Amino acid sequence: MILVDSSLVERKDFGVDIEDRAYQFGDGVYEVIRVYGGKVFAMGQHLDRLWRSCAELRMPLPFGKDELAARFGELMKANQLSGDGIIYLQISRGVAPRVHQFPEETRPLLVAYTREVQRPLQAMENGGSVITAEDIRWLRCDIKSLNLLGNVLAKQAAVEKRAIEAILHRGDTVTEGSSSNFFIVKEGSVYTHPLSNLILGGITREIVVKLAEDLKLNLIQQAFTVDQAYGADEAFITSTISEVLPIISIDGRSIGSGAPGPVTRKLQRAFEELAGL
Ligand code: PSZ
Repeated sequence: MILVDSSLVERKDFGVDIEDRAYQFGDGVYEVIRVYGGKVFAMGQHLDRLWRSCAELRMPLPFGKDELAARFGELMKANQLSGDGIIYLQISRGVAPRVHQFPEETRPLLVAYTREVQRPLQAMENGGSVITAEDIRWLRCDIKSLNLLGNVLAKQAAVEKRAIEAILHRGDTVTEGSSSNFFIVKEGSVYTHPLSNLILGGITREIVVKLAEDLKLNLIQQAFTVDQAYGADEAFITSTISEVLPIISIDGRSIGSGAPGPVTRKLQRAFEELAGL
């Protein structure tokens, strides 16, 4: 089953309208929320970010956070999602005759589905390789919008080079991954790009920043260059699916010892503990 506004419907019975603005303009927002053992993880933070994305795109929502959370519960139950998985949801500005400006009479359309997704345990254990790519996205990367072409092209470039992620940079400055936030460790300090219009404020990033504080690590939210990333002692990415995933090479150059480092491991373990994994 999928959730369409307030109804659970069979997936095959939902027809996307050609004039849905998500379909024609990517005019909408989305979230990917983690489910561990049938329980939603960090729901409140995802809903807060969803509401913020909608506000930035001036898309008022006709329901509340508690209402939506309750419907996710029903959706998971209908789909018997009792293990590890995700809830994907997107909200389109709605269906209306095609004009670029906001149509006068339209209402947002929410669609959500669930899927089983295992934790990427092998990559989390061994680490992965990344490439770098110029960040060609728009200047409001803080909005979790459905427009992902810059991210799609960067990830494809990574996959073609057998890398797990593309780390994006604007000029020399590293911003984030194509679908993750990026961190480096140098001389014991942890660095990541500060929150701004140039990155998505990742929920996992937010959790890791807090964990680093709890662990008394020196975490500095400050931009760094591609060369500084090459010269890091450790590196890792964070995302809803990847959690804390060690990066052991960038553009074919080994990072540190070429194996996941101790600070990365500490944060990985702290994340697992927090999530009850
Ligand atoms: O399925 C996957 O691999 C997922 S699920 C969510 C993501 C990847 N990434 C979200 C994301 C992103 O798209 C960009 C551009 N930056 C950072 C992130 C990480 O955000 P959180 O931690 O909220 O998932």
